[in-house]
Amino acid sequence: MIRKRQSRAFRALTVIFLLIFQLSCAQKTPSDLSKESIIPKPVTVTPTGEYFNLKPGTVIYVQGETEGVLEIGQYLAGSLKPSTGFKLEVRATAKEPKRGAISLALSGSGQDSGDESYDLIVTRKLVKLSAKTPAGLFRGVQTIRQILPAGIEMPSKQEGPWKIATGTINDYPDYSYRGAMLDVSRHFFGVDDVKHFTDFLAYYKMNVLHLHLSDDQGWRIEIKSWPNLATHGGSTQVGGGKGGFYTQEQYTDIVQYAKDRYITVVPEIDMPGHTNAALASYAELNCDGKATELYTGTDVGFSTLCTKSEVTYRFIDDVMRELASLTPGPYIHIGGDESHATKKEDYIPFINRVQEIVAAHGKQVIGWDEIALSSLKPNAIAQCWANEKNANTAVSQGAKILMSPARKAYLDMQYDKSTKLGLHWAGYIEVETGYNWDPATFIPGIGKGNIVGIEAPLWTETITNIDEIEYMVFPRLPGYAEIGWSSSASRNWEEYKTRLGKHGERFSVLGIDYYQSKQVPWGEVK
Ligand code: NGO
Repeated sequence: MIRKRQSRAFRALTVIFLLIFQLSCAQKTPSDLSKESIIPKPVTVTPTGEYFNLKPGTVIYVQGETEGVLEIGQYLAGSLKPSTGFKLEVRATAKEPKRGAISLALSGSGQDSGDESYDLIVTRKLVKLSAKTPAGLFRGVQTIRQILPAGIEMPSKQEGPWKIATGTINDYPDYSYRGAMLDVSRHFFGVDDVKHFTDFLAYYKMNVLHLHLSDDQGWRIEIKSWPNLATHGGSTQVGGGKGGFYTQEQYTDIVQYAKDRYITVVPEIDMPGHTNAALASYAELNCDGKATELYTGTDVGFSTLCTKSEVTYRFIDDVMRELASLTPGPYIHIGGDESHATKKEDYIPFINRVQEIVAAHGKQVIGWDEIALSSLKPNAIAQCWANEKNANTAVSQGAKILMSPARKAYLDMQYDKSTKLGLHWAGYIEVETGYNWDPATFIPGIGKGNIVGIEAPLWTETITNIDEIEYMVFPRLPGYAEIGWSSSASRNWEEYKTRLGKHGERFSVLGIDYYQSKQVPWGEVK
């Protein structure tokens, strides 16, 4: 896991906390798997009352053949190494060991690669993880991390012991799409920050990273056929800082990093509104043929591509071609929100035509809920953030809904009136408000069958660095991950808040600057 520099005071606090933590840890022998705080909550957990002891000689056994499985074994060994100091051997062999091993095995073959279910059996002798796909194994590995003591996430060697309670876990997600969005346009975040953010998603079994790559304030992805987009359009940000952009090579590195964690990157180019950075980079994208000035404020709804000009569609075709070639995942997000500067009679044919362009490059469209005003392709996804009527219009056209209601799921909303960062136009979102809702009953007329999943967007008008990202994301993100993974029947705020409280230790150990909500009992962290 990529780590950021911690402030001196924060580090000192962490050390004090760890001393207390180690003392309590040394006395604790886990023996009841059902008492472990796993987020998202697994489907079934059956404890058997003993423990497995991870030792320097424990072997990580992987079934040799299938692509990805060896890498998952290495990922597990890598994540256990800093704190344990163990150089666990990762062995690919056909013969499963009988004891002293963590075994990662694929069961069955030719299954749907999107299947993320896994089974975990922990006995005194073995930790046995099996899944139908590598993605399932990767999710199960996160469970193994979470049932080890929190100190397992420390960046430096700790005493241990490293015991895991025995029992069985059977687990699978409720929704197939569980994501978070990072707005890298309002403020730019470099590759390491994005990887750091991606690790958060991985730890909580999320599988989509949506990157909001363009907006009025910045264009953040190199497009070789329209180079000024990045070099000029990416040269600033909110408040007038220097901004930045990802070269295609850097972007590919992000996509691969996410892919290694079984996370799909969804790139967004927002249009026809939210396009000032592009309009400032190329005069011909403006109806009056004049390039606009770069913009560093936070207003919305004032920019539009020239929807009647053929150059605009050549531009979009070029951008989509390059973006599609950098995108192994099935989706491209076309924005479509708040196009107040575009007439409705221009907006509808524009979105229809952009859908065709995206399809011609072999990708499926996602757009903010306003795209429902156009004629949606049957495989389009409308991301519901504000307008429930749009969501119903999308469903009536056969499209699916991605749930991101701003008043529940926006990570940029303030926790309460005293929160210094963030906005509150959609309300305040304390931890309970963010957790305690059900996507399948939230909008009248839209049920589970209409919904692909949930996504929590972090808009960054007020967010400037990774510490601030962490403060807004934690502790809400685990809740969104749980809404996406665990069935609504199994979720309960009173029970969840205790489990979340125990993750406070893990946040501290991971160096995460989180909001210590008074709604959550934070265990040892005072
Ligand atoms: C809105 C708007 C964004 C803002 C965000 C701030 C959508 C889909 N468009 O959400 O441009 O950044 O609110 O909360």
